[in-house]
Amino acid sequence: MRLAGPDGLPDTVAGPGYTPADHGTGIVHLGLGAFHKAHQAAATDTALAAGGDWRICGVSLRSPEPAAQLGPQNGFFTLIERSAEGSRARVIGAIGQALCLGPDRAGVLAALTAPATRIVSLTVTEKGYGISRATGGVDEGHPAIAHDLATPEAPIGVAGLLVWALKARRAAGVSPFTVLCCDNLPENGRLLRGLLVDFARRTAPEMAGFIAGEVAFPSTMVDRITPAATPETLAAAEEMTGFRDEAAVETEAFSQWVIEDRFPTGRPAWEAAGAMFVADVKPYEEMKLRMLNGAHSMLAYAGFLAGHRHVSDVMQDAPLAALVRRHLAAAAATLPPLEGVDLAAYAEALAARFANPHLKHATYQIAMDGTEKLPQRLLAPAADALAAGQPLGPYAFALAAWMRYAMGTTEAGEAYALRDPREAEVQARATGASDTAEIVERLMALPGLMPPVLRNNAGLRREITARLAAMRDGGMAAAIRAEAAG
Ligand code: CS2
Repeated sequence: MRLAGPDGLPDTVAGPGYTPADHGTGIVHLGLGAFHKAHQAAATDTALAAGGDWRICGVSLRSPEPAAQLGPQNGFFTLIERSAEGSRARVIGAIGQALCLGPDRAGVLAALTAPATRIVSLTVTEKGYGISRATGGVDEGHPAIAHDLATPEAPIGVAGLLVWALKARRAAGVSPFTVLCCDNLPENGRLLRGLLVDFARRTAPEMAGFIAGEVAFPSTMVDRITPAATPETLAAAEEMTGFRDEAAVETEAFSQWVIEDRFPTGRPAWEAAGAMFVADVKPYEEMKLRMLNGAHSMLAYAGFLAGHRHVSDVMQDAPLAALVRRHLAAAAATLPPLEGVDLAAYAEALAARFANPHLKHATYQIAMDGTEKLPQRLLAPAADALAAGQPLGPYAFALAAWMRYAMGTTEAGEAYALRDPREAEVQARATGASDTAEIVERLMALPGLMPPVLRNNAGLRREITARLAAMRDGGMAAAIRAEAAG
């Protein structure tokens, strides 16, 4: 039987600690993917037990799948939490409504303008926003931005929808919602604010000052390793709950959320789910982006090419696991001390989380969207390392692995899709020359990717070239062994 609510669950599966129907909607969430369900929806589910009208109207901007899966289940889904010690399932009731912008446009716009909606949160991935990293404003070449600049009255993208909704609310005398970015971007609230202000300047100038002055954009650090769901996920959920669940998700037991406490119109009691409220999220964000995500990207490129399908397989490869630890230490060395946080212990905990044998997190999944991820994960810490006179080897290795990956063929000669918004451009540069130094040169010159201090650094270029040459000549496994041997 299909899951449709908390009734009939076995004793081993926890349901919501509240009566979902007794709680109204207070949040619209854009980006109804696995990460949202495992992280913010799970935390909100815990917070709802403390009270409040904070159920979520989940919206996917493009894919009809999330709404098609959750709709027939009244928004309920199974969350399987897996740690080295074992797995448990819980059924989440926080999502009251699941919509897809295309077919449910009227419903989405109504939810965004409803006075009861006090928070709009987002997980649309790094590439979903259309932010120009060079200017901090809109990227005019981004498809949704281009569409919405041309027709701001019929928006399809994040900037267009939010500016449209904030304008409609203001005209109706309704307070603005708080905008809560939950993507892995540096100072994500500030970044999203800059995007909306610039978009407003171009389409609704009277809104620019209002957004800058009256709308809250707290930054957040979000962390929970959540692989894309597979048919095995659904089978496991059915076995654990007794119900068929097309929307089941599996994740790790660990979860972290650090949030700036600026919610003028209120918020759920997320602290009940362990969320930490701070005045400035930046040091936590930098720690997580550079250590967890930086090491993730490195191990994804190197691991995928060395034949490791999952992150846990990477951690079984002793030389590559040693490079993961080396990377974590190098990234930690670029961070200022953070009160109450032991970076060495954090690095150890990350290595243990990566090694979790019960989580099937594909290296190919993490490898996607490299051009969107490298700046905050690898390039910003590399620039800081350079300025501090620290070794660049770990970054050179990670960047060489990305460049090798950008070539788009495995060592056995099989082609794969890079799955990057700049895929064609990246692959053309990676394969347009046979000389390794020239490939490195071309990829380092990719417009807007590397900060000039790195792009113009001959030492870094040499270090990357030597490593990419080793990867091309002797294969990734040998290059990993050589690198780990120092
Ligand atoms: C990963 C992240 O896919 C990726 O790029 O590095 O999704 C990572 O699993 C999460 O940020 C963990 O919180």
